[in-house]
Amino acid sequence: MSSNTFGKLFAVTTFGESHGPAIGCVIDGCPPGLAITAEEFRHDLDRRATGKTRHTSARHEADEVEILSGVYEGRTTGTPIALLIRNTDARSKDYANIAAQFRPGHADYTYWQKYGHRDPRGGGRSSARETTMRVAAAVIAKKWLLEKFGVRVRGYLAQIGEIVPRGFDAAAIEANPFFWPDAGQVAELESYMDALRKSGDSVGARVTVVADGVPPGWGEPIYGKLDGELAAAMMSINAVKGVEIGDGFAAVAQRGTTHRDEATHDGFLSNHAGGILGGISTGQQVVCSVAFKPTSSLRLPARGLDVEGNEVEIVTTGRHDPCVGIRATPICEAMLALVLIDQALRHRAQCGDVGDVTPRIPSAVHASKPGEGKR
Ligand code: EPS
Repeated sequence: MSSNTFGKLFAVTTFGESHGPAIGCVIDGCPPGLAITAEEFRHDLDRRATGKTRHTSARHEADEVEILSGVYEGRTTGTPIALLIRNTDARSKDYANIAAQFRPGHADYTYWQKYGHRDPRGGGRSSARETTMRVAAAVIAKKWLLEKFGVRVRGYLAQIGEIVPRGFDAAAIEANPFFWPDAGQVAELESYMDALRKSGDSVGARVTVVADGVPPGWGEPIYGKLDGELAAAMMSINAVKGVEIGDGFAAVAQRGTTHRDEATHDGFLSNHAGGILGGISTGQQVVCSVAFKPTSSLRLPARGLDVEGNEVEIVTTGRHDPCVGIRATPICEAMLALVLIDQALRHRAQCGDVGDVTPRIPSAVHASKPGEGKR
């Protein structure tokens, strides 16, 4: 296994390189009967795409999905769904000068050490272009989760550099290019990003994603824990360096009397656990936060090595995102949805007959803002 496949029952295999003729995926195990058309991919693919604002890479890809198999008369057949997107705006000459060099902080070096041969154009397989197919596959996952269980997945940008949202308005998130939950700060972010782009440097970011409506019981202890699989899923996204579930690392400084989520007839009183206990969903909002490192492809010169071991000055030209986190909200949503559909199908397979053995504890302290209700 070379680990290009994600999921056990809803298994997504992606393929392709950033500057190859096309990228694509095969989804094996999708339940039959789900209505889906090529147009339905448009919204989420546009949310993720480059070239939509001056704050992201200027590469203009059409990102037109072709459905090659697994859908007949507009509905999934249960057979493998193959999706293809042709690359239409690769500019490989941008990479000619660094084809035999290792960008500091980039996977150039590790891919070379591992395989001894690589496609350097646009980062090849290590490019974030690959995340397009995760978002495409998750369009199907999101739709099934919503129709079948009322599960809704959403996310927002929770930090850029040192800037954090001052307020939270769910309606603001989709109305600005940053997925930022406070409309009052968008002008500040615009100037921050303009200055950053001018300087040639990059910055990190934090994305928070949540799922509402997940019933209790999804997740398989011990090695298939819902939080374990979420962590692996988020870590598989380019540039991710940290994942938190619920309070995450803040739990280190908490007391048990604070962290435990007490329950009454009215429901849970808090959600420090991020909706997961023992690797299994509690029925509360599932909350996951993801840290992105600053982009490593910079036009500012850096010291590095070439494939022969010579010290060289490395300058990366081309079209790069000064903050990869800006486009990452739909990608993190996609990975959350892919983990959830896979766990839902696995839960149904093994425990579908268990039913409601005890009254569900409502998510009483809810949460227009993900993670809210912490007392
Ligand atoms: C990327 C580098 C840039 C981005 C690309 C991700 O590629 P290029 O130099 O070919 O323009 O544009 O993002 C996409 C094309 C995409 O669809 O996300 C990288 O190094 O990860």
